[in-house]
Amino acid sequence: MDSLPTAADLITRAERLVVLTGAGMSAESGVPTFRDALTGLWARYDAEALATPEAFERDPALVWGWYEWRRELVERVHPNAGHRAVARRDCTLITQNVDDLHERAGSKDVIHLHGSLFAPRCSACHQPAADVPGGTVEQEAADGAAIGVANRAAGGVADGAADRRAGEAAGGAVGEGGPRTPPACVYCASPVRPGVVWFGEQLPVAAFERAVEVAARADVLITVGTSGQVYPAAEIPQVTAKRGGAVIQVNPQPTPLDPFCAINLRGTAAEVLPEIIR
Ligand code: BV8
Ligand code: ZN
Repeated sequence: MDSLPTAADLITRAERLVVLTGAGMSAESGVPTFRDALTGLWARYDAEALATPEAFERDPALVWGWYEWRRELVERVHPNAGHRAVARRDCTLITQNVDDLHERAGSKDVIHLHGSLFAPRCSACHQPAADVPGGTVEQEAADGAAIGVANRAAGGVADGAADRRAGEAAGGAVGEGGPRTPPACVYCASPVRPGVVWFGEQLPVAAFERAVEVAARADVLITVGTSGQVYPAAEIPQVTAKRGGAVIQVNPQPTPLDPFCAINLRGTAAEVLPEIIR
């Protein structure tokens, strides 16, 4: 991949570096992407059909169970060499992912365009459910934090393959998942919902505005592990390119973002990022 040194040089010299990540960033940690065949119970459902307000309205237990399965999976895996490479560099990180692997790798300034698995809230009064006194969500979050700490201690694995093996082993521990009745809000008794942005829902305005603003001022933007098909997130790399910034893509496959990229590195996050972010 001859363009690796060119990319590494552009990134080293960048004064305002932005990184945009998608589900492929967490793949080598063992977290399935949207386009992977979802395993077990979820193989029968299309992620885009489950990730909607209508699906939650129609079957809250199925949707809540899917997100709890994903949250428990994330708690059992750990950041990969790609997350750790990004965390080493002073940059603004914009993620479409709802996991906390960037934060657990040490990244500080993370803009979550699509929310988080760790911020459940009431579907009616929007109160954060983590405040539920003694609620299962609070308790599990605490357990998750403990697992996260254990992972961090174990997280010293150096390369993508080891990360993937660890992720697959952890993933197996979570099993198939299944429908679960969402907890009731302690303030208004309505069902608690995942704190993510579903299809058809507006992105958090401040987060999206800040993402566009930093992308417009970036001299280099690295886009990693996103199929570039979901809007308005897919606009972010285009903003940088249109303002004369250099976009570097890391993805084993071509994507609709290819034409906006100065360099396309056909490789995976855990293999390529440690090579280009020194
Ligand atoms: C909105 C959170 C309006 C939930 C997510 C028709 C045309 C255009 C747009 C639309 C349309 N119909 C509807 C829309 C709008 C819609 C949209 O864009 N739909 C798409 C499908 C066409 N967008 C919305 O609905 C957005 N909201 O528009 O609101 C509005 C405005 C005002 C007021 C009210 C309403 C909301 C979109 C957010 C949805 N939520 N996630 C959850 O996680 O469950 S989206 C979710 O899928 C992800 O967050 C991500 O954004 C998206 C795609 O996933 P990717 O991250 O790209 O991952 P994917 O699996 O697709 O691909 C993985 C990639 O990684 C692949 O390229 C693969 O090659 C690569 N890869 C694999 N392994 C590796 C790797 N790369 C590196 N290393 C590896 N190891
Ligand atoms: Zn409520």
